[in-house]
Amino acid sequence: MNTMQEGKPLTDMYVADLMIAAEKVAHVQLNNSLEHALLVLVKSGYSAVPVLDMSYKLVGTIGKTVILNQILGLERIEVEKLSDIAVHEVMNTDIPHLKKEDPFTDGLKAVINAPFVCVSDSEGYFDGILTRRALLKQLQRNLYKTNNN
Ligand code: 4BW
Repeated sequence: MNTMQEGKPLTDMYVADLMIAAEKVAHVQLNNSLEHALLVLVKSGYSAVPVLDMSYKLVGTIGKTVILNQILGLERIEVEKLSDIAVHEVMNTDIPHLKKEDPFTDGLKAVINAPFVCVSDSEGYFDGILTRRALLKQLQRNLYKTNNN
């Protein structure tokens, strides 16, 4: 996030001001195996990450819980299944998304129900994510400033 945002009122802020840019976001591709996706999730430490297609368009998200549910057998965890299932078979495609030019208030609404929301352009190309943390940090800054004025 740009530190220049500190002085701005929330009504003058946009998703672009607070989002994490695509190049800093861990992601997987739709043809990756669940084994690869689980490695990315465990190594990055995130519970869920965006899924992109071969041209870097946003197509969904995938998280640890969905993957673990796929390999949960009656008696044991069937780890061998991980390499046979592709990300696109189980990813969540019903996801809200924002545009860079959307106002702060749209971002705030979006992260009430999700820890992060993907940002894409009008053609569907992935621009980054807006996280609950970035939103809350900015809210806290502005509240602090208001209370000290
Ligand atoms: O590796 C981490 N570094 C830092 N600085 N904080 C982390 C890390 N992992 C988790 N956290 C913290 C953050 O406060 O735990 C929160 C919940 O993580 P999550 O959901 O369940 O993995 C984090 O909250 P957040 O920053 O508001 O991020 C919300 C969600 O956005 C994360 C994760 O699913 C996604 N995310 C955040 N940064 C990401 C990312 N996904 C891919 N790449 C990134 N760089």
